Amino acid sequence: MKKAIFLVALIASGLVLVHFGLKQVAAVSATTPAQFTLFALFSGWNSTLPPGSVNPCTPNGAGTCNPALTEFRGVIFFATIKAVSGDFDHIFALYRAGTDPNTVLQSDCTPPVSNGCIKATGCVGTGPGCVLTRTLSYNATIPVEGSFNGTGTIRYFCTIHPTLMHGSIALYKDPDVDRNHTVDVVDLATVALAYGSTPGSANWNAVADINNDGKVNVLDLAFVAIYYGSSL
Ligand SMILES: [Cu+2]
Repeated sequence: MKKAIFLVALIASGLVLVHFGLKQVAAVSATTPAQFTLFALFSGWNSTLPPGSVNPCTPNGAGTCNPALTEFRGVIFFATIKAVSGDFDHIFALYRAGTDPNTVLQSDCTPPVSNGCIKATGCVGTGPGCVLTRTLSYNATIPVEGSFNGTGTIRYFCTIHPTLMHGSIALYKDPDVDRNHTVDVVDLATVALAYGSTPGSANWNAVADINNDGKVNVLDLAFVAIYYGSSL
């Protein structure tokens, strides 16, 4: 019976992947999703417009314009921020969800941090005090267990040019459910065994509710399938 559920779940997750075209964002490598690189351009992070362009890149949230990123609660992610020759100096910073780009200031991230700033790098570029590459690591603690109000969200900005250079990071529970650093068949099976459950169900397992919506369904299974084989 359990094997049957698992097989059905596997097939269902494959169908969802095909049907809805769920995919990882371009800035995240398939094998090491917790490491990503952002190129700092005035027109938008990872913009493909020429360096120095003052036109905003479009569409926002695409891999080549302020990409929407996906990371995991409890898995430290590493961002590599690269200056682009011919563009301006920039500062990468993480902020709490809901931060208005029009209010973001460099001083937010100077201790004691304020206005929702979580963490920032120094500047990338060729100006005084700037370097060509910076890195930033962060260990997310959201979504909060038991909240069931969906994924967690944080935002990223350039604190010098926040209205053009900003994007979001969706935070899911760790698809490496058993934390053995590989998303493998055990993780898929764990979600499959909780399939169809809600809090209170006999087979409910909170860690299997990857998108934190209070039900373990095909979306959770598909999410694990997307990252299958990844090192976390
Ligand atoms: Cu900037």
